[in-house]
Amino acid sequence: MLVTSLSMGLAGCSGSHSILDPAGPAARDVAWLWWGMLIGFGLVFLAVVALWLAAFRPRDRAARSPGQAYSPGQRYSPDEERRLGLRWILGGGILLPGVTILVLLAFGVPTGQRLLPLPLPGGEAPRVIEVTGHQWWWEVRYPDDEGEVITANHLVMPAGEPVDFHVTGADVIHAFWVPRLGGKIDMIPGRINRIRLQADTPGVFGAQCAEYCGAQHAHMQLHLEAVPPEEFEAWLAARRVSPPEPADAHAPARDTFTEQCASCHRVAGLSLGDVGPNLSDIGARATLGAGTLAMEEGAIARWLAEHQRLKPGNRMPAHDQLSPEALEALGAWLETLRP
Ligand code: HEC
Ligand SMILES: [Cu+2]
Repeated sequence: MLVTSLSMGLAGCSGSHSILDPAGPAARDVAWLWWGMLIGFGLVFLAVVALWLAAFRPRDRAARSPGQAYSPGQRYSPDEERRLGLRWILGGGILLPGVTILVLLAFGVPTGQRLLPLPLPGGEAPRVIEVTGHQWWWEVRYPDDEGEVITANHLVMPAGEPVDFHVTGADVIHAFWVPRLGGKIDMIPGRINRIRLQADTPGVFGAQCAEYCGAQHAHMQLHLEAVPPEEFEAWLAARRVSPPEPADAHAPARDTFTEQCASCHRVAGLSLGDVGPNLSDIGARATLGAGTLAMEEGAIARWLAEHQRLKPGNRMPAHDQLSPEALEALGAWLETLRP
């Protein structure tokens, strides 16, 4: 039993969502703070237990009779007892918490500082990635002089350099949290919050909405990938050009899309809808429905047919008016949309 619960607890210490497995400077500070607090408060706990046990130690109270406040056999006089009590209140009630909070601040303030997008020593401004939380998906924008790139639910960032994330909410409050890279930050409609994160080495990191935002909050995951800077530039460049005209076989599916889906979804060069995720590179994403389904052959058609069962209440209407064949065809065409 103990072994099972211990191993279950420890299993949380690694993996794509663990703050105890930091992969960047801000996250490392957070992890140190966590361990420091665990050790510090562990010691406080032990001290309290020791005092508690000491309080039960049998004393010589024989000489004291009921109703009598003080008897000659007692160890301290009432005056001494009052002074002792005062000492406990000053020491345990003011001094100890004061020192504890000061120590916490000494660690916590620099950690908070590291998450702030302060000017870099060289005066160079880090790259900015804008992330908007929607019920229940992530919009990701790369503002750029050469043309803005927009994707969804799949964030690619350069590894080994700081990146400033400018986050906001489109409908309700969400929170952007990449546990292995740093602390969380609220995404508040009408406001832009900023956080600086850095991934030391390339890798895939889990991110999750960290502020309850409605029924499908749990199905609001972000696939975050850090890649070498050259690879990142190539990834961006590939997305600045529209996908090519589809082969004739996919033309009917594209027409269905223009009729049924274009008002909500953008496909570069074809439609401008912005109610739902941009689908211009949907074929190259890792998941569908913000982590609801893994991307594989046939997954998009499955999403189109069953999304209200897979992610009940999500903001995309069911398309029961379309035949299963039409949905299959749409899925097959969308899978070809990859840079
Ligand atoms: C009323 C607006 C609306 C219409 C119309 C609509 N969608 Fe969506 N779609 C959405 C929203 C919102 C989401 C995000 C759902 C979620 O994950 O919570 C979505 C998600 C998707 C996804 C998954 C995207 C991803 O990154 O995970 C695909 C694929 C998709 N829609 C395709 C279509 C197709 C094809 C049609 C037309 C048959 C269509 N949609 C019609 C709003 C719409
Ligand atoms: Cu949420």
